[in-house]
Amino acid sequence: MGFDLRADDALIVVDLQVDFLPGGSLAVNGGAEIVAPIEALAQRFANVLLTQDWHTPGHISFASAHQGRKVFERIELDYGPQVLWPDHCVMGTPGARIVSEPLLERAQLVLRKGYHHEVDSYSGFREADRKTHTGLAGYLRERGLQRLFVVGLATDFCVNWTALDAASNGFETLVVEDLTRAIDTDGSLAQAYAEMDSAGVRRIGASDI
Ligand code: VGL
Ligand code: ZN
Repeated sequence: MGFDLRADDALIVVDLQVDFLPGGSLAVNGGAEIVAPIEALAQRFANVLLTQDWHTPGHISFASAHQGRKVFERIELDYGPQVLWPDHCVMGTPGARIVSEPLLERAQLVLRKGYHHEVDSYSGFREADRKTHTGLAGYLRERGLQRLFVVGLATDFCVNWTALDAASNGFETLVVEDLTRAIDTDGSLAQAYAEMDSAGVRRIGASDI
């Protein structure tokens, strides 16, 4: 394929955080493998943005906040279905840290999400109530950034939701599949790929760039 990277492209690196890597509380298989290639890719982008999962202690998405519920169970909240997770990425804790100093150095924006106690936010654009916006779409528009390459963790949750919202906001959206890793609970990865495909999110490989 071969993309000519342009000044209006952005690399969005989703949730490369301690808790999502091996040893973390919500470790994603293979997550550590993608860090160095993402750092290398980021050197080629004029615009690098990071998202950071950033939850309150006892956040509503944590199984520990719901009496008698288990991790990976699905429940119904006011705003819709919610998977219950192990406690992870609690604001200000070591588990919430972004794992890459080079990426932090390169990043123009670190967008935190999931900080409202009663609402989860997989997406970097819009919280799980589907009403509360993070400001990312406005940021991208004001900066004239139009084409978004999305990488990071996890393919089937935060990468997927971020990419779907990017597309629905009118951005040309590409997910660099081999620079993501999935949680894959209960068919979530296959579903994520189907959703990306029907939303017009392109799936590419790092070697295509
Ligand atoms: C994520 C589950 C819960 C993710 C965040 O980054 O994909 N997944 N919080
Ligand atoms: Zn989370």
